[in-house]
Amino acid sequence: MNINSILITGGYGFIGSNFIRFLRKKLPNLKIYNLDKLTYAANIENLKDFENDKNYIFVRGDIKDRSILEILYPKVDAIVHFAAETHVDRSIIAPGEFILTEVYGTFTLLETLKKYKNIKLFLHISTDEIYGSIEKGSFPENSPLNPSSPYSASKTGADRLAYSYYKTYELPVIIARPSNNYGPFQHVEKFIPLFITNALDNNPLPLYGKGENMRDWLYVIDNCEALLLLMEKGKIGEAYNIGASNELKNIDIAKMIVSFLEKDESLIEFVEDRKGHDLRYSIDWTKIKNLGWEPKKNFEDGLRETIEWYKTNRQWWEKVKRGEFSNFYKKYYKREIQ
Ligand code: NAD
Ligand code: TDX
Repeated sequence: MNINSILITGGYGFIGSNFIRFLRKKLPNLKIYNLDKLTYAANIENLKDFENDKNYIFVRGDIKDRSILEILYPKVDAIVHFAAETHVDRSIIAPGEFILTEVYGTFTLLETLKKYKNIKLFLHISTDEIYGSIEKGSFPENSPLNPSSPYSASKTGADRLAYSYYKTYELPVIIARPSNNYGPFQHVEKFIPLFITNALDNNPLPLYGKGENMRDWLYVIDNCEALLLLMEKGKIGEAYNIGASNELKNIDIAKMIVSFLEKDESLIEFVEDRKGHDLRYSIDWTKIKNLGWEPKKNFEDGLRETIEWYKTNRQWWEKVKRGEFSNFYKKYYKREIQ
């Protein structure tokens, strides 16, 4: 597919900003539009080095605002849609914004797309959480969807809406369903960055329940490679799981983090479990493997590099912790903000 210009939604978030940087390296002449509302989860420092890039255009705006889409759509050949509310704990406390952004936001993007035949691809970023928890085995793409948090339920709505616009209106939709990403620029509300940054400051690491829950950890750059491959070789109308087969219990990751940082395991504090906490996510990613993709990063190396990144970018995360985030989670690092 010949793409000269692209619209990224949510490009100041964790995966979106890594993807923009990755695209710039792979496709130096690509014109990149980044439409981001700049919610609490965004960080404009994530793309500081793009300030003088003439082929990078940031537009502050909401995906629910059709008038902005009408200006941007005629200019681009493809869309990669990351924008979402993404933190499961927040969706349990305040689900409304998740429904609006995931469902109504994705609907607005798709509805506008009907008019613009110049756009050859709408790559929708879904998640492995839409399948729900599985005790044994792994979900292939055609498994029933059984989301269990307001976050994953609203992401399921978005995923199926995207599919329905392919099926009903023949729009060029591809759906990616990655597993848990980790790496640089991830917001400190998420498990791995929260534990690394708390441990660096000798603050407690709040492990939910017994720490037995398992996730499949995918290095963010491996995910970016998979997404680019889907742009090039994915089949319109199809959904693709992107996993890493790095399934680990939270407790084991917590122990790795304290050990790599040479801290004491007594920092790990078992706290009240997340409501409706999914025990295990596991996806079968044979379909994308058959297209020619495989994750490259070994988890231990990826975790060590991520720890190094948070160590050397203390200013980046201290600012975030002092901001709005601190009101939400202050009980976990009282000592730091006093
Ligand atoms: P993030 O929370 O770090 O960033 C989300 C970005 O979207 C922010 O920059 C925010 O400002 C923007 N945004 C939110 N609402 C918006 C709106 N209405 N209009 C425009 N911009 C808006 O998210 P992330 O972790 O980078 O996740 C990106 C995507 O990947 C999401 O769709 C998420 O569901 C999906 N995903 C994430 C993971 C993961 O482990 N992080 C795994 C699988 C799938
Ligand atoms: O303080 C914590 N303590 C803890 O034990 C936090 C924040 C998390 N956890 C546990 C809950 C999960 O079992 O760690 C695991 C990972 O938690 P999160 O980082 O919140 O990720 P998760 O809920 O698995 O969802 C993530 O992966 C899929 C992303 O946030 C989603 O956006 C993505 O779709």
